[in-house]
Amino acid sequence: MTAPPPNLRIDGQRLWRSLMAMAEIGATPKGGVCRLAASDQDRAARDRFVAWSRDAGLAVRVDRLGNIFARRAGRNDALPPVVIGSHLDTQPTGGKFDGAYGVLAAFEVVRTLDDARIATEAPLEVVVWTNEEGSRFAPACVGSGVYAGVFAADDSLGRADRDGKTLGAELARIGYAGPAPIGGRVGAYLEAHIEQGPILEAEGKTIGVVTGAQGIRWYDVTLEGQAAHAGTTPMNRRRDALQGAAALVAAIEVIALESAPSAVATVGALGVAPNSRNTIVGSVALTVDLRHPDAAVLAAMDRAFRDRAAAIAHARRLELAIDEVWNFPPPTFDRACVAAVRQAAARAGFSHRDIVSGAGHDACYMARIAPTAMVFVPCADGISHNEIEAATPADLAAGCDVLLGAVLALANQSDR
Ligand code: HGY
Ligand code: MN
Ligand code: MN
Repeated sequence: MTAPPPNLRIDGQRLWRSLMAMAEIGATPKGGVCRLAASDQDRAARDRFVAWSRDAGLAVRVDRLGNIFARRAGRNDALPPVVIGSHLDTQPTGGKFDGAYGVLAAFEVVRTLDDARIATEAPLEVVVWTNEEGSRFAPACVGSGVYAGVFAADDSLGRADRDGKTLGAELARIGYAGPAPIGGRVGAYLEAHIEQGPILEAEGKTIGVVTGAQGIRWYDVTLEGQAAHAGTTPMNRRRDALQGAAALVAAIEVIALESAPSAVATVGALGVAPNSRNTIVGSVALTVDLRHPDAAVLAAMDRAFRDRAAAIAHARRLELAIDEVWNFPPPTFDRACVAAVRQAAARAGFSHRDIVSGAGHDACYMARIAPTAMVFVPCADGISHNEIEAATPADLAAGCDVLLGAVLALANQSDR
């Protein structure tokens, strides 16, 4: 097998076709996809990826967390693999590209190398991580988090969705509770992803050279007051949990604005009970997502959130419970890996800029056990986690070419 020719390029049309074929699975009416972790739609997407991988001659294994690894042998198979991939699970109203792009760009890199009959020194593994989104089973990045030793496998498999179904039972049901042991040496990890924000598009840049990501803290919050008659209960006698929740939601926005411009805060889910027009709300359950690139600022946002929640609950005679379900410190990616991405973008002639990821990714946990970097491409209006999520074939192909260049650099390092 030959050394890589300098003008080696991936097949952008084949990549686009694979993305559109994958987007048929869980397709939603407004052009998005819904493939919640370990759902039937997730199974179908996984099955399609496994079938494609086996057709391409890759050796496929699945571990206990349902992480899928499709392996391409290297000249020296004793070397730790360069692992490339992302996730296939999505938000309930997700887009075609969040996650799937990273998996299928990685797969396209392998097919391009096969077409050109190019061997790499180290083996390559295309990975599909389980439950990156954390939408059905909290927290997020569970498959990569267990692989990186951040989460315990049994605890993660015991996480339940709102219907009480556990991740472990659902993985077994869809046939992806695999036999392979979890973990293993990784020579380097690379992930291609849409930016999911507005920066690259606004600056007219094709490639984001991702240097790290912001920190994330997730909470489940309950406020308990007293359900009572909407007509007979004077305002000064009420313990209205929804009024308390409304004050807390407003306070959470203020907490982010106080640490502008980088801080963000989101209440994404909220449920009330008994949820009847003429009964004062007795209890509210809501989620909180706080983020900032600086760990100290994020810790201050955590304290402000807890203090203001307690003050609101006290003033309104409500019972407050805050359960922190995820504390994700801001990661910094490996300088040599980031440089491999930056040099691949420069060699390919694509405009590029360093960027810190606003979203969490599996790469953020893989950075704890292996040199890691990411390649971003723009998405339309920076919109993601929305069915209208869009990216151009040209940008997606450019990101895949950069991934190819970085993979060749890292998989053929002489000093491995
Ligand atoms: O929430 C995130 O940042 C990722 O999309 N799971
Ligand atoms: Mn993603
Ligand atoms: Mn996502």
